[in-house]
Order: sequence, then structure tokens, then C-alpha cells
Amino acid sequence: SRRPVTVAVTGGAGQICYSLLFRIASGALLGPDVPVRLRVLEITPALGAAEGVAMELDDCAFPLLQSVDISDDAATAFDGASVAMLVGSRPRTKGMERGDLLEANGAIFTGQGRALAQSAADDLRVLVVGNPANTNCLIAMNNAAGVPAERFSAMTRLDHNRAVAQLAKKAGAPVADVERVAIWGNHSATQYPDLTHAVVGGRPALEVVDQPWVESDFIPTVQKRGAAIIEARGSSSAASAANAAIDHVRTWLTGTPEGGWTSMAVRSDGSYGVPEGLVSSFPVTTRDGSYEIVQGLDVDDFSRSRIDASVAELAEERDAVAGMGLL
Ligand code: NAX
Repeated sequence: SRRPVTVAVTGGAGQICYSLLFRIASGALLGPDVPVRLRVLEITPALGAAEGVAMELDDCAFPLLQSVDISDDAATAFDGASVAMLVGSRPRTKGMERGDLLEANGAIFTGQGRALAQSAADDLRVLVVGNPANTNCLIAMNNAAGVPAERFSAMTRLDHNRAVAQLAKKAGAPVADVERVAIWGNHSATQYPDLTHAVVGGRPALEVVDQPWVESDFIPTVQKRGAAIIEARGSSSAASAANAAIDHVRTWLTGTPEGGWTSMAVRSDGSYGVPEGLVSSFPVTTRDGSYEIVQGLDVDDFSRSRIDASVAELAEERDAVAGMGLL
């Protein structure tokens, strides 16, 4: 069998990890022939709960799982990591302003960025899930001296998968028939789920569904899906978020299908007028752990205004954290 790969995950006692860690340990992340060493970071008060999750991982007797190590020290937790999934973050609590949220997470992601640079493996790939994911990713990326910016990404795959599912349902087609859906901008309610290039069973999606449905149903449904899940379930998306995190990293490492793409929030190179350096979602192709932003897509006026609105929010968040000295 192959050499073991070290996967570091933060927020190990939280609800996403209660799904995610078991998927990773089962082989869903790296494939059925790659042994896994899990390294889990939690805050000190949650170490006991993380130990409980580790006990359950033991009790699964996963053949691929070689070890589970838990720490409240980031450099220790990231030691030798080839994949780091940064799920833990500071949630918004009552009375907290947006600036407070950015600042609390800034402290976490500056420290984690430095710790990744210090102790992760040379082939490190980073996925930030914890919100505000794009800006947390921007902070970690800017504080990980020596780690190429292309190794950092934030998750919009859940939004992407939601968009695929909504389109498939409306078209009465299997999800496997849907291609070239794109999520642009911030993982927030301003995100732009874009069907202008999407295809269903080989046909342009906009010939299968109508524009009023796109504007008044599809876009708001995808943008507000997180809130709808909280309303229905009483807590936020967890299994679907874990699934998207698996999909994101697996697609990054193994590649997008010929002619298809996925959505990832990555450092903008200035493509599509998104200011260079912002971590924004784009349609990307991937191969062997690298990605490329899909080039040359036509952006119509409707799409332009939606992308610009979400990117403006990202620029505001960047300016706020830059003003706090976090970049
Ligand atoms: P939980 O509150 O259940 O778990 C978060 C865990 O992170 C807690 O156990 C907490 O102790 C830990 N934590 C906090 N600070 C930490 C630190 N500095 N180092 C290590 N661990 C730390 O949240 P959960 O439902 O698991 O969600 C995790 C994050 O994912 C949240 O920020 C959430 O907003 C975000 N999400 C992002 C999504 C995306 O698409 N990008 C979708 C799902 C989810 O809402």
C-alpha cells in the first residue's frame, strides 16, 4: 500500500468535523489505498470532546487510519500536514459586530498561517471552511511566509453543489448531467451562483430553465440555503458542509473532468476584473493539486453586476482586516 498522508483538521470537536473526520478516515478524501494520519486542532476547553471523537474513530476500526493526534497548539497539530482543513473558527455571537468577528478570526488565522508555514509538509494544500471563509483564507495565506499563495483556498463547493442540485431538480435531470455551474465572489449571501455557462445533459441550462426562475428562485435559494437549513434543522449545515470539503480537496488533488470545472475561492490574479490578491470564488479547473481559473468566459451585464457586488464585499472585508494589521 501507499505511503501515509498526514491530514490536519481544525475544529475537531465541532459539528462539521463529526462528519468530516470519519469520511477522511474511511478513505473518501485520499482514496481507498492511502493510509491517513489525522492531526486535530481544538481550543483547550474542547480537547475532552475531541478526545471523545477520537475514541469513536478508534471504534470504527478504519483500516486506513494509522493515527489520531489531538493538540491545542497549532504548530504541533500541523506538523507534517500535506492537507490542512481549517474548519474551526470563532462564530458570530449575539451583539458581535462584523468588525469584532473579523478581528477575533484574524487572531486565529494569523496564528494558523504562521504555524502552517512553520510545521506543515512541503506539499501542503489548505482549505479554509471556517467563516468568514474567504477573508480567513486571505489572512492565513498572507501570514504563511514561504508557502505559495496557490496552496490556499476557501470553500464555496457547498454553494456549488447546492446550485447543481437546484438546477438538476428544476430540469428534472440527474445531477450527473449538470456541468459548468459557477459560484463567484464571497461565501456569503452576496455570492453569485451563475448558470449562464451551465449545461444540463448537453443543453445550455438557460434553454432548459427560464430567466425569471433563475433570478427570483434559483439565485436567492442558493444564496440563502445556509439560513434555510438552520431554520429547518435548528443547526447549521454540517454533513453537507463536510461532504463539500471532501469534494473540494479530492477534486483539487485528482482533477476536474475533461470539459468541466468546479468552484473554489482562490487568490485572484486579476481575472474577470476581480482585484488581484482577493480570495474570491471562480470557476476553476484542477489537476494534481494545482488549479487554474477558467479563462475567456463571456460575462453579461447581469453577471457583471452580481460579481461586482460580491467582490465589493470582499474588498471591504480585506480593507477592514488590513486596517487591523492582519495582512
Ligand atoms: P461548530 O461551532 O460546531 O464547531 C467549530 C469548532 O471549532 C468548535 O469545536 C470550536 O471549539 C473549534 N474552534 C474554535 N476556534 C478554534 C481554533 N482557534 N482552533 C481550533 N478549533 C477552534 O461549527 P461547525 O458547524 O463545525 O462549523 C465550522 C465553521 O464552518 C463555522 O465557521 C461555519 O460558519 C463554517 N461553515 C462554512 C461553510 C462554507 O461553505 N465555507 C458552510 C458550513 C459552515 O457554516
